[in-house]
Amino acid sequence: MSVTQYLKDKLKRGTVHITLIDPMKQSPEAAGRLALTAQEVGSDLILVAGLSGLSQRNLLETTRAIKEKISIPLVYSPAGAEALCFSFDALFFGSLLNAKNPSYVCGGQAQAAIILKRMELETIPVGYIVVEPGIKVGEAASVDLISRDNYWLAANYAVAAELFGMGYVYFESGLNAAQPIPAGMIRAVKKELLVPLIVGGGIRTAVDARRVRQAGADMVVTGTIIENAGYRERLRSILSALKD
Ligand code: 1GP
Repeated sequence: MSVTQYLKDKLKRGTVHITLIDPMKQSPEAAGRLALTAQEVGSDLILVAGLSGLSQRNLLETTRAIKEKISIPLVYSPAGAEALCFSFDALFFGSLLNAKNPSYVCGGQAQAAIILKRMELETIPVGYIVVEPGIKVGEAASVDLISRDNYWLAANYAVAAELFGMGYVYFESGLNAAQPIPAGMIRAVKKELLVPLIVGGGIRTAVDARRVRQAGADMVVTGTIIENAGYRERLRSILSALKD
């Protein structure tokens, strides 16, 4: 089954949870263990996010170590064409819509497009939109950050992604952001959007997760919480807030 179909089926049953793993934060073996824990507590998909500086070798070893451990889909969200790997189940073929650096909008994607098509890797078109504070991704792509109270601009970007034909819209407030995307912004976006809405960044507790879900997120991404001690229990409580 394609990852697209898997997600469609999951979305019919409720909110989807994605566990984001940054290969630069731990050894490949540790990444494999984290992915297995995420699967055991009920996460639906593992997303490997390659930030700039990721080496080809680290990506390959991390992918292999995770693949050995899990049966849920493993998806890659590359930051550019510098590290690629074809053993993922699919790739988020994303465009960072409010980046001022064009290589994040379509430059990096264009470098890899023909090879991706020839390898017949499933690509899932995602429109990324970064909201304040944006943190690392905001800086790397010199993003024209959407301010946290500009719901109108956020909704316009989201609908622009939909009109471009992107299958998913991903609102990101930044890896390890102090707070998630505001609930009011999620509601404003959701009101206008037909395609599934992914929300990530700064979601650390069950309360955060429930708020984001109730505001209208279809898919919720958490990353940093798995880097700290006690992550299994924290992840479990987030999952119960999303799946109850
Ligand atoms: C996914 O970047 C996020 O969109 C992950 O953010 O590390 O803050 O969970 P956290």
